[in-house]
Amino acid sequence: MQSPVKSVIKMRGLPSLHLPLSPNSPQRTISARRALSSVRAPPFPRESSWALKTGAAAAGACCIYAIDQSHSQEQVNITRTEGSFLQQPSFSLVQDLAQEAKKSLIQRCMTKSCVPASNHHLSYKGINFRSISPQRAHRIIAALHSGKILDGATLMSLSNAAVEAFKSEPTVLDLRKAGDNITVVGDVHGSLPCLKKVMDLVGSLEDGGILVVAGDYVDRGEHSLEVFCTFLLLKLAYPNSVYLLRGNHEDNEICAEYGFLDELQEKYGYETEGGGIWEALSDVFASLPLAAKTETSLILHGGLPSADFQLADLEAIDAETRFSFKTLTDARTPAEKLIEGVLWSDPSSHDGISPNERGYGIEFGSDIAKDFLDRHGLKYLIRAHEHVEQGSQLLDCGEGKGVVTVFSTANYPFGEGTNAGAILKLDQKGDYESISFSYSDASILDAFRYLDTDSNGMVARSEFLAGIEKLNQTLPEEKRLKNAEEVYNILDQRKQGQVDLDTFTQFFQRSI
Ligand SMILES: [Mn+2]
Repeated sequence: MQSPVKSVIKMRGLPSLHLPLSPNSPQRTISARRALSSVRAPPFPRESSWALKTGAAAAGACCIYAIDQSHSQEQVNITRTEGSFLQQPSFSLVQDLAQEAKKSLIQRCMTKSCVPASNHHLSYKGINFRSISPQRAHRIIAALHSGKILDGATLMSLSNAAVEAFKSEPTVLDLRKAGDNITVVGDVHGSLPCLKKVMDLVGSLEDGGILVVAGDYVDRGEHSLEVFCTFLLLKLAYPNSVYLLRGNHEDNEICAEYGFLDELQEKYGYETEGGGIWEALSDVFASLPLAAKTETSLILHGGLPSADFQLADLEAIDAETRFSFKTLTDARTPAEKLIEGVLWSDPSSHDGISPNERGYGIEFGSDIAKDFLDRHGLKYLIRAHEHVEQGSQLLDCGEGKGVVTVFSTANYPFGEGTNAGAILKLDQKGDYESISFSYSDASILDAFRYLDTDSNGMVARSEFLAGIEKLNQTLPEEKRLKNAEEVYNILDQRKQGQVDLDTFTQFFQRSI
C-alpha cells in the first residue's frame, strides 16, 4: 500500500496542521462551514470554542484547497479568493480531518478557551431595542468599542428588533425628501479603527443629517460583530436618519467563508449556531433594503445587474420576498438574479457588459451606466464594494454623470494595504465631496485594542510584540514605536508575563 502524502497546511492565524491525505482522494473542495456541520458527527469537544473554530477552519481550509494528486506537495499555502465555489465534501475525508484535528489540535487547545469571560458580556434584560434612546445606544456602542460584547440573549433581541425595522422599509429607500446633508459610507468590513474614524467624520446624527451605509459591514476584519451591532444600534436609535443597505457579504454563505462565522464562534462558542445567533443575524442580513434613491443619485452596494436594468424592477421586490433570500450565491429566480447583480456587479473601464471575475454579477462600462442614468433622470450611481486607492473614485460617463465608488476601510485588508478610506457627503443636486482618511489616523490607542488577541483582557509579551510589529507597518516612520521590548518591561514590573489592556491604554494616554 502506498503511504499517505503528508501535507502541511498553513493558514492565516492558525497553527500548521499535519495531515495524512490519501493520494487516491479525488480533488475536492469544501467550505469551512460545511466542514463544520459535517464534523459534528464525531463532535468536537465543547469546552473550547477556539478549538472548534480552529479545527473546523483548518478542516475547511484543507478541503478548500484542491489537493493535487500528481505530486506530494510539502507545503500548501491556502489562499482564498472571493467568489470561489465550494462543493459538498466527502464525509470520509472530513472524518479523517476531524480525527487528525482531534489529535493534533483539539487536544492541545482543550486547556485554552477563548470564549470571553462573562465580565466581557453586556446583558440588557428586557430592553426594547425598537425604542432605544440615542443616549442609551451610544452608551452601548461605547462599551462595544472598548472590548465588550452583547450576551447571546441581548444580541438576539437586538437582531429581532432590527429585522422588524428593516422589514418595514421598502427595497429601494426613497430619500428624495431627506434633505441636503447625506453621508454615504462604504465597506467597513469589520475594522474597528476605521469604524471609529468613519463615525468621527459622520459627526452628530442629531442635526437632521442622513447616514446611508452601503453594505459590507462584516468579514475580513476582526470586529465584524462590533461594526454591525454599532450600525444596528444607530439605525434603531435614529430610524429616520440612518439607513443600512445590504452588501454581498451580508449573505449567510459568504460570511460563513470570509470571517464572520469564525468570529462569532470565537465570541459565542458552540452556541453560535445551536443557540440561534447565526440564524438571527442571517435574518437581519436578508431583511436589509438594497438601494436608496435621492433626487439625482442611486446608492447601492455593487452595481447594475444588467444593461437594461429598470429601477422599478428592484422596487417591485417586497420586503418579504427579499427576506427569503438568505444567500445570493445560488440565484435562480429573476428576483434573486437581480439582487445578486445589485450586490456583486462592478463598473469597468471597458464599454458594454462583461463577465465579472468574482463569479457573480457583471462588469458594466460607462456607456451602460450612462444609459441607465439617462433613462432614470439620474446623475450618479453611488456604490461601494471595491477598494480604491483614494478611498473614492469616479468613473466619468460624460455630461456630468458618473459612477462613484466609496470604500470606508483604509489599508484594506487587515491593515496591510495602501489605500485610503473615504466617506461621501452628498446633496440632492448630486454635488458630492469625498473625505478620505488613512489607517494611521485611527489612533494608536485604538490599535492597542488589537493587542489582546484572545480577548481575555490581558496582553502577553508575545501578543504585544507581534501587535506592535504589525501596527508599525501601518504607521509612517516617525510614528512607529521602536522600543516595544522596553515598554513592555516597564509595564510588566512584576514580571508576570502579562499586562492588562487598561494599563497599556493609561500608559499611552499619559505619554502621548
Ligand atoms: Mn462587497
